Amino acid sequence: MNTIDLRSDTITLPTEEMRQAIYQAELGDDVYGEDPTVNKLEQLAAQVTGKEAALFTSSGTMSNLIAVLAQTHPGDEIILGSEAHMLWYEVGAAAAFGGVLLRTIPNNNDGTIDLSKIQQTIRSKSLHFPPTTLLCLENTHNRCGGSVLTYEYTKEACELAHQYELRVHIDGARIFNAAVALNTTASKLVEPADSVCFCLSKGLSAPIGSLLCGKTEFIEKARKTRKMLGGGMRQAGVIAAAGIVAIEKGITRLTEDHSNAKRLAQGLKQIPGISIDAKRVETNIVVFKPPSNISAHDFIKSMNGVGVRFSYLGEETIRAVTNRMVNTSNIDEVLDRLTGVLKHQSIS
Ligand code: TLP
Repeated sequence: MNTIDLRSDTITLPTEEMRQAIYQAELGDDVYGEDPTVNKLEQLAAQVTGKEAALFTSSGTMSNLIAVLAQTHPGDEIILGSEAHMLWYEVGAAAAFGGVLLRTIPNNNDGTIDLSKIQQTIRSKSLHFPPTTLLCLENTHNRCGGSVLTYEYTKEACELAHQYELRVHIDGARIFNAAVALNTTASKLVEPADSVCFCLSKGLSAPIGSLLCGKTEFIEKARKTRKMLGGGMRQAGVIAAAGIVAIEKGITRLTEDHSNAKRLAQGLKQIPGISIDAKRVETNIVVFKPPSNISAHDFIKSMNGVGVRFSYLGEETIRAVTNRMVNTSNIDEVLDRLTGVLKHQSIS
């Protein structure tokens, strides 16, 4: 039986074209700034995000950490949503290495944070308070089911933050999914923000890497911070080459992942016992609940038994992420196998 892996879009393997590009990549020592392929990727990343400059990093986690380190000081407070990836899945890096306080505000289901709450949370200048210096947004929002932040929302949030002299960082690991879903460009969506990072290794299918983008001065500082973290890579063109293909060829294809996610959500909606708000599926992430008598862990285990892999989001919540390795008939197969598992469980 074939395994259908919906744990994440990070499982995507490089395309044939990426493998060719990796093989043929022109290389140099990137710590000296001499790897032409990395330089080309960084220029391309700056261009697609509409920022002055970009820095190639090993991962989204490293990009987010560098964004914090290069825009705050130890003892500062940063504001982020209660469901932010930076809070949940980055091992507390910002606090551990940046010495910043992480102040959270509840995320709405659509990934936004209420502007009035942001305003209330920004500290006034006082001898007693830590300075609030950074607001972090996430687009698309992972734990909020791949929801998208619109340009209008981002603009308002950034204007508010800037009014209080905060900078704004967007964790745009899946920003191209947002752009495709909203029928706009990534550069438009991140235009009001000071920094943005995006991942090559998710739906875009490259094997490794993320780009942090912003003003030239910020990227110069970020480059030094990356070096401090041991993230200066030498002939990194071998991985950057795949990243160039990912940006040039991978973005438009994301619509397939989105339509498969919608197909999965519609199918799940028809299955008795499954709870899902199918209307909320905007990109490639589908969040749903198994029947209340089965825990998320047990459900994942049962599905593993029939060759379908999901990931755990919470005690009662499952996440499925459509990706390039999964086609439309695989989605129908997932629905069949899931129906079989639930039937079996109700009989036994
Ligand atoms: N997310 C991974 C896991 O860590 C949960 C996934 O499978 O979705 N920002 C966002 C919004 C992300 O979803 C991720 C990865 C990252 C940052 C970190 O990227 P990497 O894994 O490259 O460090």
